[in-house]
Amino acid sequence: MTRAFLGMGSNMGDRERHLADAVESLTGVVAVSPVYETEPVGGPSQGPFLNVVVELDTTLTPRQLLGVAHRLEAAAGRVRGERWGPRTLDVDVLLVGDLVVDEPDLVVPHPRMWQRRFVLAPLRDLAPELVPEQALATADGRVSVVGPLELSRRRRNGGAGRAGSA
Ligand code: GSY
Repeated sequence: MTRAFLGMGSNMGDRERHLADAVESLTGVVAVSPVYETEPVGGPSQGPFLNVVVELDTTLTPRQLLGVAHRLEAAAGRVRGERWGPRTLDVDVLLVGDLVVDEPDLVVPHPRMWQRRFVLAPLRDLAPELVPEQALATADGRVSVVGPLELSRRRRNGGAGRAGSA
């Protein structure tokens, strides 16, 4: 089993629903960060995102996780339009244990995660040992905590962000 982290963001439609549906369809969820409302980083002028980071215990490879990410995006009805433009759901493979991948369509650890506060703030909630305070302080984009992601009863837990045994 490998400890992996996925970043998820949505700034179109029912943003929280898109995130919750994606989390609920994952296998091996250990913890979900609080939801953050975040200023868009990069791309055209667009509305604010909701972002979360999800921790998984998984046997999937980084490439298999990329396949999962693409399937979740398609299930949310994502249409690939303008690069870095608004989207119903974006799922990024952030970290997969200490594996390193450097391929044209997949780079792990995610190459831009250290510049993005919308990734580092929720990641630090789940894994403070992985995100130095200084990295969070110097990253781009304002973020504010909204609260826990509302999941259906099957996935809900005691509020500390750790997944139950469902
Ligand atoms: O890479 C994820 C998509 N994305 C986001 C995002 O999820 N949140 C914020 N705040 N800005 C973003 N810019 C891009 S691209």
